[in-house]
Amino acid sequence: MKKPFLPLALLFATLACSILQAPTLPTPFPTSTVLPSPTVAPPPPLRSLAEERGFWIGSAVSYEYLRADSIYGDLVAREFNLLTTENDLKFGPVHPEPDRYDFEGGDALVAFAQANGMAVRGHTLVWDSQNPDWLVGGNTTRDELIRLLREHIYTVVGRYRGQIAAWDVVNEAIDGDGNLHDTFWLRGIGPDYIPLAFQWAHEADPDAILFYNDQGAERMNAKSDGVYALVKRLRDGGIPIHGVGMQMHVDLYTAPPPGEVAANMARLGELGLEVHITEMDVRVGSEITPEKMHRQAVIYQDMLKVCLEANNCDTMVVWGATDRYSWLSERTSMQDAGVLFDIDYRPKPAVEALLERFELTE
Ligand code: 9MR
Repeated sequence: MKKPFLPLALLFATLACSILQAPTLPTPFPTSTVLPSPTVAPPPPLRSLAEERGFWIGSAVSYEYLRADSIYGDLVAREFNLLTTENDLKFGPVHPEPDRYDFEGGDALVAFAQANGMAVRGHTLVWDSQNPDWLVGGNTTRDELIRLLREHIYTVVGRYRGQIAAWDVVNEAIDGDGNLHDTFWLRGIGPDYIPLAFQWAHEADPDAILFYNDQGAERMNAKSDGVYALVKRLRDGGIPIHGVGMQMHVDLYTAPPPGEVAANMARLGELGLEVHITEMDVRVGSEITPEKMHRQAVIYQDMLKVCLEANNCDTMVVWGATDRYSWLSERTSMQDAGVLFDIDYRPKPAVEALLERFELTE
C-alpha cells in the first residue's frame, strides 16, 4: 500500500495552480538541427500529464540559480510538480558553523514550491560529501558526534515538518562491492549511524517518507544487492525507512537494462518499500548529434515506463532542468546535455518521449 505523498488539499492546489499557470518561456524556439522547428507548437507541460496520472515529475533545483534567473524559475514551475533541494539542505550549506544554520536557500526553495503547487524532496541529511570543515576537521568523540548529528537532523527536518514530503536521509553509504563505504560517519559512529539517522528523522517529522538514496544500484549487481541487504535489515529491525532512491546518473552506453531495474524495484516492493528515481540524467558526451538525442530520449522513456509500470514507483526526478545549470556543466567545460531542456531552455526529444509515455499510460 502506498503512503499518500501529499495531502489531498495540496493535490488540488497543485492542479489549480497548473491550470492557472501560463507558460512564460520565450516562444517560438529558435531553429536547431536537433530540436523542434519554430513552427512546431511547444509541447504541453510534463507536469500536466503527470498529475493526471497521480505521478510526480521533478527537478533538482539550486537556490543559487533560481534567485538569479527568472526564466529558469518559470521553466521549473511550468514543467515539474516536484523539486528536490539540490545543494541547499546538505550539511555544509545548511549548517556552516557549529552554532549557525543557514536556511535562506532551503526556505526559498520550499516557498517557491508551495507558491507553484509543487511537492518537495529534501536532500540530504547524512552523506560523506559537502560536509563543513568544522565537522570533519574536529576531533569529535563518538558520543559528541551522535549528539551533533541528532541535533542537526532534528533542526533541519523539524524546520520543514509537514512541508517536505520525502527526505533522502542517508546518501551513498554502500560501495561497489555492496559493503558499507568507509565514510566520515562510519568511522565516527559505526554502522549504527544509519538506523539512528532514520529514527531521528522520523521523530522530527513522523509524516515524511524517508529514503535511502544511492547511485549505480539501479540494475541487479553487487551494489544493489548491498543496498537491498541494508534496507532489508532496517525494515526487519523496525527502523522507519519507507523507500529507496535510485539516482540514475547514466550515459548513453551504460544505462541499466529496463528489465533489471524493474526486477530491482519489485524486490524492494516486496519489502514494503517505495522507489523514487531521484537524480536522473543521461550524459551524451561533448558532441551532440540527433542520433544521441534520440538515444537519450529512449533511455528516459524506458525508465519512466519501468517506474509507471511498477506498483511502488510514482516519482521520477531529473537532476536539473536545463543544461545551462546542470551539475554536469559544473564539472566539465562541455554541457554534456544530460537533462531535459538545453542551455537555451528548449525541450529536447526526451521531453517528447516522456509525454508520449505518459499518454500511453492510463
Ligand atoms: O548537483 C550537485 C552539485 O551541484 C554539487 O557540486 C555536487 C557535490 O558533490 O553534488 C551534486 O549532487 C550530487 C547529489 O547530491 C548526490 N548524488 C550525486 C549528485 C551529482 O554529483
